[in-house]
Amino acid sequence: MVTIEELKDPVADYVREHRIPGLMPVGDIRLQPSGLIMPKEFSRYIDRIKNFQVRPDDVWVISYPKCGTTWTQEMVWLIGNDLDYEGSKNKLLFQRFPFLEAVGIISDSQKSGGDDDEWVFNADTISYADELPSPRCIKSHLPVSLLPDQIWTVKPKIIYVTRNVKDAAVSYYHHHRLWNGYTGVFPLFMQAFLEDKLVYSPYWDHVIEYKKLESEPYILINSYEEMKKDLPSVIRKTAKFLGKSLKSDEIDVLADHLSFEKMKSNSAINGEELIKEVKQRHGLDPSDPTLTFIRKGEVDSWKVEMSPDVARQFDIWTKKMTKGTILESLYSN
Ligand code: PPS
Repeated sequence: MVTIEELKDPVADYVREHRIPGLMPVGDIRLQPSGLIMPKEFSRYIDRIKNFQVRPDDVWVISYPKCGTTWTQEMVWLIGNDLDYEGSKNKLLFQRFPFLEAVGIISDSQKSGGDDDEWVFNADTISYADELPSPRCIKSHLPVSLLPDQIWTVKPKIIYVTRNVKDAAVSYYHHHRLWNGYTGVFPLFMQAFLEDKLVYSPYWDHVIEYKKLESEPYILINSYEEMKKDLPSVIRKTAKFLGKSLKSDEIDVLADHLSFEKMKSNSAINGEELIKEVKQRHGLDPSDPTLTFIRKGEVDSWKVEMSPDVARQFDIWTKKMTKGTILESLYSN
């Protein structure tokens, strides 16, 4: 049973008040018992998501936002579709690999704004995913407790991706500047992250709840950092998990397709048309290189943007939140 409370709080209010209206909403409600922060729009879709029909041959890619979801989606789709590069080029990732709960995190005014529906922006993404032919690929950022109930009986393959929390937070800040029209300052956004007041927070509960499932045969956990360090190994491991075997030259070609430069210039993935329109309509700087979807793609880029003080706050918070959990040994020093 999910209950909903209004998110009334100075930091959440600050984020809500410092944004361009008409873009994506930020956190307005807290769901219990999970503590999940969502825009109020989401409350209308909880039951439909919980009752969503899961199929055994689905493949789900799940993460906290900005942890490498899109990168993983493209990898998984190509492995699952026998390296159909033509198919991947000719159909937007949003269509091939729908974002289940997107309908619940986009404001109603945006939906009726007549956006190009190629991006499945106006669509009811739950129905869209429901009607896709098998085998389906589905993206979600939902925490364990909000996933469809059938996930736990049908047990489709799930790939969860993690990323260094400081890099994820910095990436989420830039995401908010673009998609949510966030105009507030960086330190207060970071405070909102640390206080778990942003959409899809609480961050550590998200990661820990999936980590606890890692020994299940239908769950694979990859990390952004592993992908950056040795993408061919991650491709091999993921292919094996999906019951596919790839030759080494196929792995090399796929790793090249998934390189940051190639993904950044791939119009089936980078959202450039939609972003151009969003920037125009909402007066965002068209030449700002940080207002892109495939943005920087680096490990430890937080070191450039985060002050030592904010970085220290993240370390203290991480140690506190992971104490006594499955992740304690990683962060106890
Ligand atoms: S979202 O909006 O939650 O689905 O975002 P998500 O896809 O999870 O994360 C976006 C970040 O992933 C980076 N990215 C990549 N990095 C390296 N190589 C490749 N190919 C790649 N594709 C996407 C993207 O740039 C975002 O990270 P930042 O740090 O903002 O650059």
